[in-house]
Amino acid sequence: MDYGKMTIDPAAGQLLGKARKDQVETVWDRFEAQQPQCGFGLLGLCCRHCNQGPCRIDPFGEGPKYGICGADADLIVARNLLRQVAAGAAAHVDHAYEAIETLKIATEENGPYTVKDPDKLKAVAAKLDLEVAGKNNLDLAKEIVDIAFGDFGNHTGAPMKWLLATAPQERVETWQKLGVLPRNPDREIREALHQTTMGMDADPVNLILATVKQGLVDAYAGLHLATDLQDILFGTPAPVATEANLGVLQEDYVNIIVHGHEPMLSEKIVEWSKKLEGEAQAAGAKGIQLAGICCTGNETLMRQGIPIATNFLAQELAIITGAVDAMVVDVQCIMPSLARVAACYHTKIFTTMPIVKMPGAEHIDFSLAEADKKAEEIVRKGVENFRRRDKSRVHIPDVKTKMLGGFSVEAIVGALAKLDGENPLKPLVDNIINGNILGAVGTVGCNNAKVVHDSFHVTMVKELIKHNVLVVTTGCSAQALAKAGLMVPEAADKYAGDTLRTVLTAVGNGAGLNAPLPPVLHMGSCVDNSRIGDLLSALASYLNVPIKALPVAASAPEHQHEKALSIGTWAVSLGVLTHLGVIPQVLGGRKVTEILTGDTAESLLGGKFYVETDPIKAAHGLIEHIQAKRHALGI
Ligand code: XCC
Ligand code: SF4
Repeated sequence: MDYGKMTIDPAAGQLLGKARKDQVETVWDRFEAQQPQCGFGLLGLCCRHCNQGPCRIDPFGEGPKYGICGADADLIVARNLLRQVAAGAAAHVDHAYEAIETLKIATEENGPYTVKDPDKLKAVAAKLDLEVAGKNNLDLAKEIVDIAFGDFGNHTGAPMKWLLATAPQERVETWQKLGVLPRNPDREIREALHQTTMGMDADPVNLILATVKQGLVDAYAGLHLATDLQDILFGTPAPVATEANLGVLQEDYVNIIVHGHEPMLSEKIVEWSKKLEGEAQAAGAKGIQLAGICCTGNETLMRQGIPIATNFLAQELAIITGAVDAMVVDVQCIMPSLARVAACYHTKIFTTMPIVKMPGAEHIDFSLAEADKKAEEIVRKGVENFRRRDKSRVHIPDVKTKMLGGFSVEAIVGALAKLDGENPLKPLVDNIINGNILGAVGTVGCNNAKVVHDSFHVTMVKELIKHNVLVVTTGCSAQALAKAGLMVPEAADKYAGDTLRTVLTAVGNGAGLNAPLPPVLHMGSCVDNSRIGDLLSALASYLNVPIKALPVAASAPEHQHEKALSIGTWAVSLGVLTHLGVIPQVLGGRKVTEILTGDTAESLLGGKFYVETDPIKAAHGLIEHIQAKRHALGI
């Protein structure tokens, strides 16, 4: 089958052929059936915020200029964007809240969770200005839980403590001047919904500032909080070798896939898969093979070395292998089609969260208090289901790549410390200053059916590293780049420019790898974009400049989720040029588009959005930006 218009991933390509043969509908078929997509929606010009609507604005200026209430194009676009970004923030904040609840359980004796990383516990406590000396871990964890919950119970006008503790001072001052410092995440999200109802804010500029505030809610009550607490609970990632792509599934093993975003259940699934190996063998399998999809996959990869099955757009194809005995999902990015696809095979989908149920799936009511019992039950059901597998319908593509993951900031600094123990960032910064490393780009975010699966991530990143730009990555972008073979030492030789390769080789050898570091560093899940933020803060503070002066950029080449917009808004708020490879639904508001992509955003925040739908042009746009920043720094 010629799959080139759908994906660049050969494993996905093979399974698209099988999907057709098995007559199973996939996301690509549904994308086709949706064409042409609504022009008003694509431009963001449709409003359904009250029951007088829906109202649509004619983008050509010939039909209606105002909705029934009088809202114009910019207002409708700005309101829609604020709702999208608030929804993205809500997803991350809800995830982080679950992490606080988990840490709370870990402060109780004999519970299902414990503090696995006391060093991180102390580091986070110190950041929060807690007295660390002489305290035991559980007491310290309790104080951290109180501060974290405190932000959600803050009924004063003071900004969120987690933000003050983790954001650079220069940024806090900038945000304060703009009046966008969030106080209490729940309150801010509620306010955004209120602000965008019928007959409320009519000023697009004010709505954009509220959008910036939601970006900060996302970053500091979502991403950063989740990463910090999950590291405390499950360990801070360290470099780990594993594999990526559907070829990691095995014919003679029970295959269990973890999919979604949170590690609280998946960490337990990892534990119980080991404990129940014997039962798998009794069922006729050689053992249990776990693999991950989306950010739950990234979490288990970073900390446990569990291989990646695939990323967002190919989640249905994993089932179409006919070899998946259980797919366990938690929250976010779980296609509602999964149970229909699974019904064509023996695969069981297990939903586990009260807010994520799916007709046709089996719901196992996961709770933190009963984490072990539930994880055991799920793994056991996966093992039982192995017996029902129809061997004649199995096709596992013989496609997988080796990869290195686990590059937390702590791990990167640790590797650099082998070169300069006193000043670990010095070797990195020296090589940025002398131009061996031109700059750095963080590629993040999703797949999107509007883009040939993985193609934008891979094409753009190859062009960047060829021009000596170091790439750090998270989310489904990281999974695309891993599958493309960009996270192995050999990728430095094969794809990196000469000077970047020299640095990667020196650091890799210095760190005892006896090989270059990969030119693309996997920094984790989408909430782990906080790690990229921390790396930028550390570099900026070492150079004594604000983040907005650094020769760096961000990119979400194939973004689909509202979360990607809220993360992008935060990146712009940090002062980072942020590329989007798929046009966001805002172009119908000319003023809004100009503010987000032009001088206004840049003068207020230091960053702005940059939309470019061609991967090579986008790479060069980012390189030009990096060169301009270098020039301004005089390097
Ligand atoms: Fe979802 Fe995080 Fe996007 Fe992938 S990258 S499609 S959000 S899994 Ni977050
Ligand atoms: Fe139409 Fe205004 Fe109602 Fe939106 S809020 S649907 S623009 S009347």
